[in-house]
Amino acid sequence: FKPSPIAICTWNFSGATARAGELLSQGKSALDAVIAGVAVEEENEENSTVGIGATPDREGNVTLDACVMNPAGDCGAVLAVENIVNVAALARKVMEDTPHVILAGRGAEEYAYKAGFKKQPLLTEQRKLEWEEWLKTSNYKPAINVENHDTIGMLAIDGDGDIAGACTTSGLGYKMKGRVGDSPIIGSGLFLDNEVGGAVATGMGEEVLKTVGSFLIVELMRSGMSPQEACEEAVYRITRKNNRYKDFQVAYIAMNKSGDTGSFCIHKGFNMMKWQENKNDVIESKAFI
Ligand code: SD4
Repeated sequence: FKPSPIAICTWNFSGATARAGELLSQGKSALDAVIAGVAVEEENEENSTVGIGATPDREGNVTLDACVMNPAGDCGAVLAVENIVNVAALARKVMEDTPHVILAGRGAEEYAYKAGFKKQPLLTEQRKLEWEEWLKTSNYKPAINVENHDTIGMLAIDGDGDIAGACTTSGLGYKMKGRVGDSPIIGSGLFLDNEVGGAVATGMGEEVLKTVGSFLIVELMRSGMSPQEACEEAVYRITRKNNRYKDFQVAYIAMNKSGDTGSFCIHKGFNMMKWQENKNDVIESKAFI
C-alpha cells in the first residue's frame, strides 16, 4: 500500500506543512518538501526557537542545530552554527556535497559561505531585549510548552512512497555556550528508515538524547508497533527512568510507511500538523499527564 503524499510536523506550524504539501503536490521529492517546509519557520522571526529571531544562549549568541535524512538513509547535520538562517538546507549540503555527516560551529559556518549561503545576524532587537532582561536574574528554567514557538521537525512521504525528514532548532533559550541538544543528532532528534517509517522529537533534548528516542520509535515500529504505540513507549522509557518528568516536556511524532501517524508527549498542550490531499489539520497529541 502506497499512501498519497503526506507531510507532518511538530507543533501547529501550518504554513510549514502547507509549503511542504505544495511541493509534494507538484511531484517534488520528500527531501525537497521537508527542507522547504521547515525553512518557513527558520525564516519566521516570531518563532523564538528556530532560525532568525531565535533566543540566544546565555552569552547572547544565537546558535542553531539541524539535521536531515533522505530515503537512502544518508544523513547530514550541523551543530551550533551562527549567522546562517537555513540550517536544514545547510545540513542537506553537508549530506550531499561533503564526505562527512556532521559539521560543527565555525567549520559549518565557513562551509556555508563556500556553499553560497548568506551571512545574516540571527539575534533580533526583540530577543536582545528579552535576553538583557533575563540577565538581570539569570534564572535558567526552560518552559514546558511554548506553543507555536518551538523546534520544528518534519517528515514527508512523496509520490514515490519515499520518506525524508528534517529537524531544525536553536535549542533551549539561554543554554550554556556550546550546548547541543537532540535535534541535530541522528537517532535522537530525527531518525527514519525508508522501509519502516520515521520519527522526530521536540522538548528537553537531554532526555531524548539519553534514550535515543527517534531511533527507538523507528525500531519499535519495525517490530510491529503502530506509530502511536511506538511514540507512547518512547515517552514511557523516559518517565519510567526519570521521576523529574513533571518538570520537563518531551514530545514525539511518527509516521510509518503506510502513512499512519502518531504522537505522544509528557505534558498536555503539544500538537502536530498533518497535510494530506490538500487538507492541513492540527492534531492534538495525547499526553502522559
Ligand atoms: C533541544 N529539543 O535542543 C530541542 C529543543 C526544543 O522546543 O525542542 N525546543 O533540546
